[in-house]
Amino acid sequence: MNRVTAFKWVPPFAQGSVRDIRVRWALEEAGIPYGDHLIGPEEQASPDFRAMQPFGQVPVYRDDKVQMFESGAIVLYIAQTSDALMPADEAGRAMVLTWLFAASNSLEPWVGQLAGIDLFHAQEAWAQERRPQVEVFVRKRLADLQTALGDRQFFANGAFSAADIIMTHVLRDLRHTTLVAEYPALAAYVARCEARPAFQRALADQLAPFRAAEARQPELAKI
Ligand SMILES: N[C@@H](CCC(=O)N[C@@H](CS)C(=O)NCC(=O)O)C(=O)O
Repeated sequence: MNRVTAFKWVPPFAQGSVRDIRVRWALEEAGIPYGDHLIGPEEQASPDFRAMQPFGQVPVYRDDKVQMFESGAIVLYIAQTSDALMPADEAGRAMVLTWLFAASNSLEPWVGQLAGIDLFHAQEAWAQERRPQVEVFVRKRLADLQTALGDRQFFANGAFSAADIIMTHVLRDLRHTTLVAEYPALAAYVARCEARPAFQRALADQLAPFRAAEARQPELAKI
């Protein structure tokens, strides 16, 4: 059985964006059945888990052929097995790689900085000083991204691909702001991707254990 390692529970700000959702979404789009293995802080720190994921993070992915960490690499691995995530022709595949890495390397570093400031350091003086400059760079990337998307529905080859899974996930990390909404074509793009039944199933499957944990321990829901 294909298996994705995910968290038993995370605080509300992270619910719906923990990175196992990238892998769940890819598996759903590809029609590959899988199960999840839910872990908490003890297993995260354990030597056995560190042997699979050196940084103690999720997701980890395993099937009958491979064991992997790094969500982008896992999504690419799954994409290589499915036309639903990557076309067969070399030029088309190259565009998927290009846009997947653009999401990870050109967007995510700036989006991640902004989210880190807002979610973890908002009250700190250094963060308040740094934030405006980071926002300028995020806006610049979003404006260029919107221009690049033009009137296409998806980034690579005009068809949904693995690149859109990573791009949507990165843009969702701005959902605590109104930034994406200020770029209407990008907002419509995110909404289009989020409306896909495969995303909705992946989201529901990530959230289900959190809801169950909160039902068992109501104090968690108050965090
Ligand atoms: N580059 C890694 C990052 C994984 C990552 O940041 N995972 C987070 C959840 S979204 C995590 O496990 N955080 C807990 C920690 O770092 O201790 C990937 O994409 O798989």
